[in-house]
Amino acid sequence: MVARGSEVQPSAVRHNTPQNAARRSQRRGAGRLVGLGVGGAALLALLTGCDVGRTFHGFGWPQGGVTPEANKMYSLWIASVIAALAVGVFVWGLIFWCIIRYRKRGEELPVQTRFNMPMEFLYTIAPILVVAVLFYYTAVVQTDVNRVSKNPDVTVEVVAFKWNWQFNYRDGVGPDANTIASTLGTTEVVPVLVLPTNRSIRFEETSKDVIHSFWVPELLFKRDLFPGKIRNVFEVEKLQTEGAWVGRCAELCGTYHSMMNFEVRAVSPEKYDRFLAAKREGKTTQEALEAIGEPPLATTTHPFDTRRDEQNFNKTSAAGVGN
Ligand SMILES: [Cu+2]
Repeated sequence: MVARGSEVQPSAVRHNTPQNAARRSQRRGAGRLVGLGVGGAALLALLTGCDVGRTFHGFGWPQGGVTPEANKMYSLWIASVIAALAVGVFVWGLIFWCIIRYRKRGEELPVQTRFNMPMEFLYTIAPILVVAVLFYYTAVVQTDVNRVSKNPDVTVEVVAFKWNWQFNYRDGVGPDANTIASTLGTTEVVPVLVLPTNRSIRFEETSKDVIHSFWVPELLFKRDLFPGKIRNVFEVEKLQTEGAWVGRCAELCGTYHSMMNFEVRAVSPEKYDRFLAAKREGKTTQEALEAIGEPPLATTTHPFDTRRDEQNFNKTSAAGVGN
């Protein structure tokens, strides 16, 4: 028998006949195959649509995405967690198996195996394979999320300022296009960004002062808005469902950062066209929303009280100042 690698065999090795060694080797091979099979089955279960994510509450990732991009990012996360768990279970299994199988049984030194080439090879190749697969799927999803088209169906310019939003409906892409209708948020009225379902939407973002961040949790995605000439652009293939979702500023931008809320209202394409026509006729966003049978004000959030009124103004310390 040719020893695998350089097995150091102490004098008191138990039953180390060639037949036993071959049997052990077969068992090891079978164990590896079982491990790989379990990992593969877990991934296959996911890829074939088994809704593991819902069962485990998205493994911490927000659920309820409303765009194809959001759902792809969600699936990537779920698949990554399952792959990590499969590897984790395999490694934990090996650890506990070793602890029990090779616990100390006496003073006798067990077989010392070094330079086991198949094992060394596996240790090197397996992590590279895992990283390569994760990298591949991440690159695919990232490319998809960042993809922008030449002619999106709808283009909205998002302008952030301390501490509210302006949404400009544009007649084309880029800074040279014209604004055909606009919605401006105020302290009293939360701005409602009306968008159609089933149409591609391009967001072109810019800021008037500091860095803000456009975040609608249901898009499972947020993008910073920068002052100056930078236009941060992203697109969604479509909004898959009608509904209203709160949007927020996700970049600390000053005193009233936490109050920079807005609402995205997804309506049918036909309603959207009527909304835009009403806006172009000169109606306010609230009037145009009423004209298409939608609630005129935001339904998911409300204007915040800045508490800058007479009642809570510190009159005592202000006594004697002015009138
Ligand atoms: Cu902000």
